[in-house]
Amino acid sequence: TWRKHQTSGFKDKDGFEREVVRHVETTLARSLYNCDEAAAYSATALAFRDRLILEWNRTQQRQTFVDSKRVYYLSLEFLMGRALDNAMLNVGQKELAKVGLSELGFRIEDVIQQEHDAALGNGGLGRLAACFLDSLASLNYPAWGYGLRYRYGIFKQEIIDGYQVEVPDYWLDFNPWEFPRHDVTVDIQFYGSVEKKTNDAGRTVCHWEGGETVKAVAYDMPIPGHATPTTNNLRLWSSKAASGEFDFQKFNSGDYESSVADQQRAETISAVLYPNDNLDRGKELRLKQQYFWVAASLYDIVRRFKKTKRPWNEFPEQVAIQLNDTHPTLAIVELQRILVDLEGLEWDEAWNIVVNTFGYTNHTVLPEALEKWSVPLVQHLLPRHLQIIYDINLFFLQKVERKFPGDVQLLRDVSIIEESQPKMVRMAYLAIVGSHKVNGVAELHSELIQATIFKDFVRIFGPDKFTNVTNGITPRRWLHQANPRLSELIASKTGGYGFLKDLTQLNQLELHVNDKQFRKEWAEIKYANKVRLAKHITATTGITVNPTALFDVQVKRIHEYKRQQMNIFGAIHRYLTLKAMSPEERQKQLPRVSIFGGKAAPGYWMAKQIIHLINSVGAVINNDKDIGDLLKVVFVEDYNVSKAEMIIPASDISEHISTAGTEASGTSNMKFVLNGGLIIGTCDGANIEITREIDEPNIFLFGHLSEEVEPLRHAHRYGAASPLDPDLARVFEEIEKGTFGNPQDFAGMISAVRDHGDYYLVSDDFSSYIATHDAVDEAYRDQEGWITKCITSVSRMGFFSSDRCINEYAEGIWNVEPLKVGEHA
Ligand code: 26V
Repeated sequence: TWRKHQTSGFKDKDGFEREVVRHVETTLARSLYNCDEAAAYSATALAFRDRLILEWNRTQQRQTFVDSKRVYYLSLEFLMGRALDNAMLNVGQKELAKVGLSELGFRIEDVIQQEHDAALGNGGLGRLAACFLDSLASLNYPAWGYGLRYRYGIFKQEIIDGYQVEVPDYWLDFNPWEFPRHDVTVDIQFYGSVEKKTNDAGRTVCHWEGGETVKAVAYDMPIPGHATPTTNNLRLWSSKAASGEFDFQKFNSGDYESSVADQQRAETISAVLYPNDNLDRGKELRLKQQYFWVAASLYDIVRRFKKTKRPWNEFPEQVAIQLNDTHPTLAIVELQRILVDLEGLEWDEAWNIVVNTFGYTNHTVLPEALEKWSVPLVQHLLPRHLQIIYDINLFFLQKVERKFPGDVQLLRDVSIIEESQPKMVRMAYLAIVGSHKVNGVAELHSELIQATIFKDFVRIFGPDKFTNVTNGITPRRWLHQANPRLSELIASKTGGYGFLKDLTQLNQLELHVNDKQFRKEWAEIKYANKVRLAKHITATTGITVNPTALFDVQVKRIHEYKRQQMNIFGAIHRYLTLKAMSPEERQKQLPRVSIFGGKAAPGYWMAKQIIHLINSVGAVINNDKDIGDLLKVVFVEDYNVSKAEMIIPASDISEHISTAGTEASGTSNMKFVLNGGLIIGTCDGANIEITREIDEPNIFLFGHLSEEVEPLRHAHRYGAASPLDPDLARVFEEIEKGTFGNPQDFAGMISAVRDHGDYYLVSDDFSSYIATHDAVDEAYRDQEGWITKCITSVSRMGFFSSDRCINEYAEGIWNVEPLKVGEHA
């Protein structure tokens, strides 16, 4: 029915083909006889883009006309992946395109594969932002995303001789999904100094003067909702030299080189995504990125608000701004500066507006990831902002002093300024003080932040300021797009594709759990997905894997807290166990493929060592004649969103094995279960809520609980820990014998566990991990029981849709409502 309102779809396949041919011949200036798959992709993308942009225009007009509250999602990362498949499915015209393309001589799958991923993110945090945009549009919320248009996204990973090598990801060569808005620009100021002046009313006003200016240019990407005409906007800012192509003064005075250098320095700001996740290095360029993006976005938001001619006190009724982690925290300071310095509001009135506008989401408790900026750096780059931060802190500490008189320790602990050498601005504290709501991303995580890193703020502001919104994923990309056959099978049992917009409808599947034909088709689909992945593995690594083996997958950023090292130690243990068996006994074992994927931050030495060990172990095991198909170890190169779309549907069991209390939520855990895979995991992040939804018998939990982690670490520090796990000791011995290459290469990983306090508790959890893997084997042997677990789990996953999650933000934090479409066209 929604297509009644849609005025922009292709009428039929012929209409689609005409548009493709037109784009090949005119936009691309090629003859149809000289049209390869790349050109077919470009023309198809352009044809769909034309349609989207009409809906995009209408959506913006509708939202302006209704003038209701808008949501702005500020994120330094949007891990969008490919856009074409998503666009075709969301507007409901993939079938038509498939037929049209095949008449033109192309297979739609091959055309889709031509597209380069938009990889403007590191991992979970960036992909969450992308899922949120999909839900916001699909649910008809008036919402914009704001980010940076990096010239280079996350690096491409190559594995050379078992080591990670980083290659730049230049993705903008041909990007049909972005619209440059050369007329939407903002001048952004850096450095300079602050002058105090008295205005006509006798009031002191601060002027930020001098310094340098960089231009922000807007690039817009349409975000189509699923089965709705709503097409929202993602606005990404690109940096450019402010004074045109060259500084003509310098140019004319013969200083050509320095004028080019100025230009390049300006363009450097949006050049590259920082590839660290969960590590703050305090680099000046990163702070420049943050302010550049925040200032441009706020200017845009304020400009839009001012057009409505409303009084300032209505700003929070019209605007909700969500801070994706602390990266955009300067927005709080910038809005206060705009209101006080530029718009002449009194401090308190301005501050009220600011606090009621912002919400802050925390995504990690790891201390090394909590952002701090040195006071001298902020002073130098943003002198006026530092003054405002000090004033915010002063008024906040006065409030604390009134509530808890004489508690000097408390004042020191909660101060936005850390009294270190040099002094540091604690961005999370600033974000809390400047927001009306602070949320964590899974129940355990939200409890932990309130009990640990932010506990003093709970005392000061009361518990109502803190809340939980458990993460979710979009079922459009992570079920319908990634696993079309499973989606179709589910639709056949739940009365159509309604579950894609109301994921709780999956619960109808449980009625069919004993339906023989249904179970058979279910198993066939999983097998076909495994065959597809097996082909990819063979084509890219040369390793042959047996698709009837149990596929055991761990794909995510490589980090010690995620414990890929424990997984590979477990694989070595399995190898040693198999080697010790008689050939007869060996033949009774269950074949397994251990699949890894993920990038290490370029400067994270230990993570790179883990990748090297995985590849070295694979090189030995995969070529051991005694082992054959019983165990393979594979590292899939360059894990990204489109690889995830292939890997996740092919998994039997996936690993979510972080040290309890360290993984804020995890979101791939949800994707794997939704695609009919089971998981092995610790009691951490969203694993706990997944367990509550799907029930204990359907998940393989192991390991110590989060409340046990501190005491165990304490025991390690004071020599009171249990001795090294004997199975793990045996694994270390084998590595040190040189079975997997030069043991020196892996000495750091071993000593972290054996000699340096085992911070991530690999040894403490090892026996439980191994025993649970045996339980997985046992369960998988009973194929019928396994399929029952899978179907039951999928049927109970409705809660983890990002639609549920976005509705919770809308109601509990933003106070916004969806726009009824069709009424105000
Ligand atoms: C932090 C930093 C620190 C400064 C340098 C660059 C940088 C880049 C990213 C981050 C964010 C780290 C937090 C993060 O990614 N958290 C992940 O968020 C997911 C979505 O909520 C969640 O599922 C993961 O468990 C959590 O690790």
